Amino acid sequence: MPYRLLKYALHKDHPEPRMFRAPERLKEEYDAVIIGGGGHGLGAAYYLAKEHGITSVAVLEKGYIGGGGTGRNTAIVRSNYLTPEGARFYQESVDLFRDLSREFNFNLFYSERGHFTLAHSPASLNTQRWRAEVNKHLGIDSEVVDRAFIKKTVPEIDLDAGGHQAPIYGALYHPPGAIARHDAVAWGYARGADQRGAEIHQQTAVTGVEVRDGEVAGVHTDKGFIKTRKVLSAVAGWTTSITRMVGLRTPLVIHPLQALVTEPLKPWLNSIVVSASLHLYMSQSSRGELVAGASLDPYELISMRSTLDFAEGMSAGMLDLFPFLGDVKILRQWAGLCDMTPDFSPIMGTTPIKGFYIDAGWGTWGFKATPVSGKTMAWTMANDHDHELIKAFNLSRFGRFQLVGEKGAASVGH
Ligand code: PYC
Repeated sequence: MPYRLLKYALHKDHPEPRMFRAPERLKEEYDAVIIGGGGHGLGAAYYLAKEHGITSVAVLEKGYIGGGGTGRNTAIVRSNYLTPEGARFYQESVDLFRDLSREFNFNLFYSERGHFTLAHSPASLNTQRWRAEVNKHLGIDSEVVDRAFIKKTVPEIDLDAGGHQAPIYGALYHPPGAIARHDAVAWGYARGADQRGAEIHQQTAVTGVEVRDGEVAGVHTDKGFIKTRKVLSAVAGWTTSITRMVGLRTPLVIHPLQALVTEPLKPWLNSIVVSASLHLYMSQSSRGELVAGASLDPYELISMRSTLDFAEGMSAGMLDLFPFLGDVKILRQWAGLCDMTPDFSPIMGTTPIKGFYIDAGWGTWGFKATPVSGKTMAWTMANDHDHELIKAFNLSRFGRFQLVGEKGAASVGH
């Protein structure tokens, strides 16, 4: 029996150490307040402390950490983006992810699997060729592969999609494509931030942000008022309720995105498989579950309900590609909220309100950006101007009509 189990499970003098402290009350003042205890907010708290020595930080989470977008995605990490700004940004995130388990001394189950985007028509294959060339030009490891390569790497796949769908002609292949244990990413950042002095307050809802003469002065919560001169909003699908508090307009629209996992199976799927035509992406987690998701629900809605429609459509697509899954049971399904931008790039950085920073517009692409957004937002808050990697993502781009079009790099059509 492992010593740790004996020590913590059987001995009342040695309670199992918590991942992070649970402070009883809020202080009157902090150097910075972060709204949202997801990976992005916790990441910002971690890097503020680690890289900028700013440790008087409160992370306020109205639910539990990692219970929003961080825990409601399909944990895919990749960098095969199409704009120089996007490719640089997501590649930095992949580079940070690769080393994060060691940095945290905590296993995130980061696993490079290779990422296939299947093409079900000659036209789609041409698009994937174009994506591969743009990726290569931007220094991203990406190439077009043929049917034989796909079959050799994923022998279980039915390249003719059961005859119900158009056959697979080839794919865009991105070897660094990876998955990670998403909860662990939030816990790792939470523990690291906590160890460096930041406070994490769960079950603490923000009810208002105090702005005086165009500058942040504090935050109202359901547990009282906090004085601070720096506030970061990192709340993904709830962004519009925070920006409304400070009178900031954004072009965000909120859609639900659903996903599911099956019962655990012996390991068989070593790659991440995406089919834009079937509107699905799937991988097998380190626990053996198949994790699969679809396109956005096609209407604006702030709701995290799951639908039978989704489970049926998803199952049909999965069976077209992998008919032998017919007897496999769906274990659970869930939905998250996606704050979609018109150009499929995030909204990050400073705002017209001094001391109010935004990390939003994460649509269906937020999990993979967790480390780089934490790092660049912390830098931006510490220096009060936008980090080089996120300049292009400033909210002001919409007023300047300088969009960063990444719709072509979305995992499936939305
Ligand atoms: O951008 O890779 C992605 C993704 C996967 C699932 C949703 N978005």
